[in-house]
Amino acid sequence: MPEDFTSCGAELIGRSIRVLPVIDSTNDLLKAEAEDSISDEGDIIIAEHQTAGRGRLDRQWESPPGKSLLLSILLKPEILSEKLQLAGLMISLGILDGLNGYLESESIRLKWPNDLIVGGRKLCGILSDAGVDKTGRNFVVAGIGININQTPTDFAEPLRDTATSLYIMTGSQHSRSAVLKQVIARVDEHYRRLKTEGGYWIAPAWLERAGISGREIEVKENKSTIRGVCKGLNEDGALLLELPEGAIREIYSGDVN
Ligand code: BT5
Repeated sequence: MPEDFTSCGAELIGRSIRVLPVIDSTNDLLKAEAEDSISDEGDIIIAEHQTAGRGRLDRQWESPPGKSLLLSILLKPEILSEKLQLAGLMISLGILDGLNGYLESESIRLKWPNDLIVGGRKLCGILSDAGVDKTGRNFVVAGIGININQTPTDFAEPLRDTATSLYIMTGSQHSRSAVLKQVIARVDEHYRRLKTEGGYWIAPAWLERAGISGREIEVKENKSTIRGVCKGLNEDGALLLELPEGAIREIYSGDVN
């Protein structure tokens, strides 16, 4: 049944929400509009279905129509371009808080850079696309995919072992607009804090919910795999890895295994 997402907005995030039945990728449309300066900060585009949903590094985001939340939010935080990665971490924290009423908050783990994991499986992925608009202002389009009402067979074979949904975790169907409202309310709070106080609080808050500091981890960066002990995040949100010989490596893009 179609749901009304248009009244899910908060003070700044989602003052304008457009819902499209089908599009290639919500991120691609919002990014093009942001580059042309025809969308405003906080604008949201939601799709019921994406024909070319994207993950990071040209990977695909897959979801059958009408079962999940697929959206992009335009952010214009007044932070330096090298700190834009913090926006993705802030969004992950907001989503985690927004899902509090649905899952035990302690059961959700944040995975660098931007995944939400429940029971060892991916519930939500975030794709941050940065750009500069016509007036020279930095922006980030935060693309969010949250699995809501998928059953195990809604996931294609390779994802069945690695993905999960709210339905799979709780055994009941959920109103996607109700979840969206909660998520937007918390992302809005975090975003307004980022705008007034800067981003100093994001990496520590994120680390507390990720539980990886001091642990030995493996990171795939380009084609190589690096092992080391996680020493937290730097102030830009990059992962700090202590290599076996003692040097600290800053990782800005990659996958933690
Ligand atoms: C992400 O990339 O996790 C970012 C996903 C962002 C999707 C949203 S939907 C709205 C907006 N518009 C877009 O076009 N994209 C954004 P990454 O960390 O690269 O993970 C991608 C990998 O996750 C894939 O290679 C699959 O292994 C897995 N995957 C794909 N679909 C999934 C799903 N529905 N649930 C869980 N895992 C999935």
